[in-house]
Amino acid sequence: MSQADLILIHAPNVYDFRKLPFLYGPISDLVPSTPVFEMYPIGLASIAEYVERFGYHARIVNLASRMLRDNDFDVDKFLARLEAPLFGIDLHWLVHAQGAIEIAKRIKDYHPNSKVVLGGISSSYYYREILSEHAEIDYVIRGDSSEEPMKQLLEAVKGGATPDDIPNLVWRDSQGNIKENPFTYVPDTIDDFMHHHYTNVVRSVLRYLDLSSTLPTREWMSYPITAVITCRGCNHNCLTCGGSRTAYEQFMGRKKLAIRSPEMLVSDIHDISSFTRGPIVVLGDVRELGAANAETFLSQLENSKVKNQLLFEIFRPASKKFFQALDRSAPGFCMEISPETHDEAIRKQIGRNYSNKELENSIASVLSTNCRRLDIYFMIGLPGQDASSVMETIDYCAYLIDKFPDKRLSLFIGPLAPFLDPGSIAFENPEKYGYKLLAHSLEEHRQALLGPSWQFTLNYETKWLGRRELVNVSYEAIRRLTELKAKANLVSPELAKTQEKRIDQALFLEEKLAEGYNPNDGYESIMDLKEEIDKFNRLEASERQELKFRLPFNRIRFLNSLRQAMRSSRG
Ligand code: B12
Ligand code: SF4
Repeated sequence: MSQADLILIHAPNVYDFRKLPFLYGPISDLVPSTPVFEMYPIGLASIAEYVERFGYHARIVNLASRMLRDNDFDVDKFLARLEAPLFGIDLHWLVHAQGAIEIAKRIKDYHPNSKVVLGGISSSYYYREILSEHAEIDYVIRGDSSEEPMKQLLEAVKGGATPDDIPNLVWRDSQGNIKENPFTYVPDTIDDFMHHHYTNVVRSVLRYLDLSSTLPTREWMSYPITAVITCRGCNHNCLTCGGSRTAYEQFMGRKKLAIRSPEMLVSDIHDISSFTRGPIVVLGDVRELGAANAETFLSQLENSKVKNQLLFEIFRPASKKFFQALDRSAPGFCMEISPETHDEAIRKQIGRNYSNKELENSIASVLSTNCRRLDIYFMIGLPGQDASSVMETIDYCAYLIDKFPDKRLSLFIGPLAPFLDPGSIAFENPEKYGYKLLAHSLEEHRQALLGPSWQFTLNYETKWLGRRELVNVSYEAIRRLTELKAKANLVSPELAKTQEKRIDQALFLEEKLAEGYNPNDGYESIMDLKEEIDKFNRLEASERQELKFRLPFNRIRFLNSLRQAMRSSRG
């Protein structure tokens, strides 16, 4: 087995979630992860692939997924056995604030001579606090393009050089002073990265004889969903998004969207289809690539004849012509759009300025094609949104179901949770938009994550909905929407029944926790609820089933993957 130069670790949201009484709410029901957020950032794969081009060996270890898959998996024993001069941990999503830092501490304990580097959006935001409060962390690489700085850092660490010249790096000198190198590396073009990064992950499975640590999610072998990233940054300014244009400008150093070329996107899709028949999500509205690029992408996709289920998202309504083009390029495509609310004024305020009429025209257009499914997402926790506004959104869902009696229409609602994103316009100006922040610093978020349910973890409340109300209204809205879907035969009676049971149980347990939990006493007063909570956590939300596609039997192309891995491991 090869010795790694760099080990990239993805931590669970909280260490050790397996031992603590956590009631999982609907905070990750609409993404492929569990509430432990075991999916690692795609960037780990692109960093690994990039440094390998320069002769280094990199290994990805999804600790979160290993812990989820095996209750007896011994984290300490596993970490102690790893060896590398440099360990990277993603603190990209803030939901990992507790877990990422705890894992960094353990790594430093077991490997005092190795260095630890953090990166990702949340590290870029909290880099000062990370370095001043956490001696176990040696470096932070800021920004959305860490491949080149990481390669330079590996060179420095392995060569024992001082890293003064590495762009975007924040580090501690021998006197313990924090040094911020200039944040100058923000490439406009990103086609240099993400070259066959997925097949490189497949290759590393063979190199380290460790499939388990590389899987992106707990269920990946049975539901191998993957994603293709179209860009870095964003042109839009959604109020609550920490990846908006303004947030990128202020905290990620990016002034301009960097797009990937159509050729690279098709090459990714090709690579993925060589090892799996699972669904592929194309992340980002392809129209953001510019009309000419979007057209080239779609025509190349059409020629590629890839058979995987493709899923596209649009940030705003689109024309019938656009959907017809998708239909030609990706027959049986799936589409998603997030109007977030029925209320046009609120929608405008959160940065999505389109009317219900435009939305409905788009729905009609998508459904006039051979699309396989259209997912529409609504959100709870928006400015100006009170409990009755949330229920009016559900009424609007009833109206849509009535207007478009089509089984391909899937409607979802969920809370903005657990965090209002740091760096978002709303987080930076909470009062202006009617938000009250309940956590500001990284440490406050780390503590919030230790709350036994999302009613304690939410980092905000609004002028219109307090924290408990947000929780109760969310469950009520999900309950009503499920009832509507069941009535229209959009979900099966069995799924609806489980959902109903799940919500009743959640409300009961939330109440018990509200009465019994006192952060100052630790978990002692609620430990007797753990068994019941664990039982509840095993009930699957109906949304997770609704979002899954039925897949072919040979969803993983084992032989192809092996062939590919053998071929590339010779290189
Ligand atoms: C794509 C995306 C997703 C995909 C992720 C696919 C994947 N596996 O990466 C999906 C849809 C699954 C997703 C889910 C979620 N997302 Co999201 N997502 C995005 C989005 C739109 C683009 C990010 C992106 O892919 N960038 C490009 C790729 C190549 O870069 P990357 O993976 O980020 O990696 C680069 C850098 O971040 C950095 N880096 C990353 N890790 C590391 C580690 C080290 C050691 C170093 C040095 C560097 C480094 O270097 C990498 C390469 O150069 C952003 C919005 C935006 N405009 O940025 C939101 C965003 C990142 N997501 C966000 C959130 C909140 C979530 C969820 C928590 C939502 C939820 N409650 O379910 C979940 C978490 C899922 C999980 N972990 O299980 C917030 C994060 C805010 C914050 N500070 O926490 C953002 C900013 C906006 C938003 N609200 O959607 N998301
Ligand atoms: S939520 Fe809005 S601002 Fe954030 S990435 Fe999506 S389109 Fe861009």
